[in-house]
Amino acid sequence: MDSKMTIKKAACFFCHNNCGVLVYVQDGKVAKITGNPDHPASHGFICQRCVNAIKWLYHPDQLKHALKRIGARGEGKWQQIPWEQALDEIAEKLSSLKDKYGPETLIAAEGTYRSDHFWARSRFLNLFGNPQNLICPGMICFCNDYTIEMAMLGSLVLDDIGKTKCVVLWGANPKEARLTRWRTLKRRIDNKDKRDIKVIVVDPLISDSAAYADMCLQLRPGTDGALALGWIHVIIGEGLYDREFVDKWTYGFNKLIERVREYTPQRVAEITGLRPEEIVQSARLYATSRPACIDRGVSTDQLGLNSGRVEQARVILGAITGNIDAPGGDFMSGFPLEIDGKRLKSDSEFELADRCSKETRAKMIGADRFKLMSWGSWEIVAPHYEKQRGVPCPNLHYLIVPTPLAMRQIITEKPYPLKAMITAASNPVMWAPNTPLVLEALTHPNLELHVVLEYWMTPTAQLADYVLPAASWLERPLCSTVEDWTTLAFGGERAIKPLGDRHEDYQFWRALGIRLGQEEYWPWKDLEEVVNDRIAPLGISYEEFIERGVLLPPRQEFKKYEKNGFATPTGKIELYSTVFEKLGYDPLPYYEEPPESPVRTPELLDEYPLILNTGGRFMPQFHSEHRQWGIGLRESHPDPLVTIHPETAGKLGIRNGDWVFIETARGRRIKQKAKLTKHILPNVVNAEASWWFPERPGELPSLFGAFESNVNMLTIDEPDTLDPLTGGWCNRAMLCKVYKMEE
Ligand SMILES: Nc1nc2c(c(=O)[nH]1)N[C@H]1C(S)=C(S)[C@@H](COP(=O)(O)OP(=O)(O)OC[C@H]3O[C@@H](n4cnc5c(=O)[nH]c(N)nc54)[C@H](O)[C@@H]3O)O[C@H]1N2
Ligand SMILES: Nc1nc2c(c(=O)[nH]1)N[C@H]1C(S)=C(S)[C@@H](COP(=O)(O)OP(=O)(O)OC[C@H]3O[C@@H](n4cnc5c(=O)[nH]c(N)nc54)[C@H](O)[C@@H]3O)O[C@H]1N2
Ligand code: SF4
Ligand SMILES: [Mo]
Repeated sequence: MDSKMTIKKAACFFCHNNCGVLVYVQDGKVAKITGNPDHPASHGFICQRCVNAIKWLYHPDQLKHALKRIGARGEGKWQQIPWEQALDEIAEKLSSLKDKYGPETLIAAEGTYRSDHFWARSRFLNLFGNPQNLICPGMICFCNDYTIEMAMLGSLVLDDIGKTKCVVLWGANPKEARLTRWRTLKRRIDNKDKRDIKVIVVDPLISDSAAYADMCLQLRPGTDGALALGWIHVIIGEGLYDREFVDKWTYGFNKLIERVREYTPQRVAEITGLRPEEIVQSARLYATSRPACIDRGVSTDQLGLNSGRVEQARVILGAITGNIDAPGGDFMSGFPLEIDGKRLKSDSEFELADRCSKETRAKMIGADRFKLMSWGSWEIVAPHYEKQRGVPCPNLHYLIVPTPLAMRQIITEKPYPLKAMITAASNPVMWAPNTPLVLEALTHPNLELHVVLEYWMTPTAQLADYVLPAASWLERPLCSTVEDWTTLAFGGERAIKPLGDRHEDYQFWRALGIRLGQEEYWPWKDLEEVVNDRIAPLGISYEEFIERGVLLPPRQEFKKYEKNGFATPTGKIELYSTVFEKLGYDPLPYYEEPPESPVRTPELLDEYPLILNTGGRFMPQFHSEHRQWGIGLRESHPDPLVTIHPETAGKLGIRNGDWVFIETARGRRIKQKAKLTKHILPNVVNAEASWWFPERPGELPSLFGAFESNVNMLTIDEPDTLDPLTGGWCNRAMLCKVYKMEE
């Protein structure tokens, strides 16, 4: 006889949305998944990824046991061992490497936000005596913005798209990348009788998100900084700024006026390829539609040299138009969730930043050159943050090492050896720039220990010494503030017990910590205990939390600065950044050409006449995930696509669906399938990122086809091309050529 079906209220974690789902469980197995109609944020919505979650979970290739390498790295020879044994061995090796080379010899790698317990990594490193040597895509994925905003106004800002009168989709494609936000926007756009929102799109590719735009600015890739400075020029010049706000709440306005004088519409038009009138009109539309907000996508984080300055200029735009923390503007987010004067425990309270000594902090890789995402800047910003919010300033997503430096350091051992690496929820062979260098580093004998925590045997896992199977969102509970970026908490319960010998990443860090003498710091036996600890101060029970799905503040507070000012050294929004100044950087924004461009490197144009963008999100896949056949997701997007204008394709003899090579001045080429569309600028192509092929041979040299269509074979990572503020590299606006593959 069948046992009873139970319904678990879980939260999906196939992307950053954490939609509420109902998981029907029978005999310990997931039988059915639907959206939770009562969920206060997602209201029953789930996307194709979640619809196929059962096939994903029970896919035969999912790892269920710990693996220890027995052949050479990348040879694909493994021995199955118990998880506990793997941990004993890893702890012993790590301990001996620590004794020999110091605790800084360990480097961690992490993916984009994929669980609610990344703080456990941060806690472990602080206790281990490591200076937060972490590589992750953060500095090319919003964490750079975060540190810039923290320096300038002491808070993260997020666009308030639900209430705004004008949204600028600045290099962002919510239709493919952020589905719940797209639904909000689409509802407002589609309201034909009473449409009360203007949309401005800044993007070389006019995607479906842009079809409803009031203005589309198809700029030359990588020239966003010039456009933003041009807007500031127009807004100040035409007196369209908010005088009262500027006088009362900003610092350095007169110096800003001086700086933007040179960014006339005429000059900006020459740089961006837009018409001067377009620049003036769009600046007016943005500045006169109050409230307005800027929905920045990830593309401006991926411009190398000028990235940080684009973000600085974006914050300035919000500030001078009085949109910072105004309803419908750029909302100051991430204040701890408080209900009736009681406060949810934030991620940062788990990190133990004070355990990291001054001497240790100084050892963080690259901290002397790329200063904004290191302890030096954190120490300036943190006291203001802590005074205002009453909680520690996060280490998570603030302290990140530039990947290109770390990869070089593994190989050169300068300034000190990196002997051990722990990679959790990340596939750097796919995401990191300059894949051949990543391969060299991860197969280098200098690296004596590499542990990967994963669901699948990926190209990165294949190069490890130990691969430990991770428990997924269906096998763990959730309490997420999105790493303190929001003022709410998403909750979800564990639907089933972890399959096989799978464990949450939290359990890995805890078990490793306990083996290395950190026992007293890991009191929570499981994640349920962590969730309970976090919500305990609110006086809400676990059951109630799960039932509610999301805890929200009683009301959304705006203009929070009116109470205590901005959490910056001057108490104001620093248009002229005293934090940048103190760190030795230009305090004001400026435009600089991308490291490789028709203007900076015209000598390359004969050979590489096209501008190459990489990335470009698409449904249903999430980064390098969901490539396995049989889940129902690869089936609907089986091949890597490069978007090309039909005119350009015509000249090259390329038809829709042809396989083509894309080649850059780095002398390497990859293949993708041509997708022709008039919506892209004729001299620009966009190649999808993160492509590997689980069906190909796993061992080197194929490594699951990790080098065939992977755009990071083509990207630039020379230290001189990185954003001087953050060390972020350039994934967009490079030069390339495209040609048809012969049969
Ligand atoms: N389906 C799906 N959704 C995802 C993800 C996924 O992998 N798949 N990843 C998640 C993650 S981690 C992130 S960071 C977000 C990113 O989400 P988005 O920020 O939307 O990222 P993209 O689609 O890569 O880029 C957005 C737009 O930038 C444009 N662009 C390229 N170069 C430039 C430029 O130089 N200037 C300007 N102004 N625009 C440019 C592209 O044409 C594209 O339309 O998506 C998240 N959501
Ligand atoms: N050229 C180019 N490169 C890019 C980009 C681009 O636009 N262009 N985009 C960049 C951006 S914005 C990002 S965010 C990165 C994405 O980089 P990552 O976030 O590292 O994404 P993935 O490469 O998919 O690797 C994530 C891995 O984690 C595993 N995983 C998922 N959840 C968990 C979990 O809870 N625990 C464990 N242990 N494993 C888990 C998945 O199976 C997957 O293999 O790529 C970056 N790289
Ligand atoms: S949008 Fe899709 S993948 Fe993302 S959380 Fe919601 S259901 Fe899951
Ligand atoms: Mo990202």
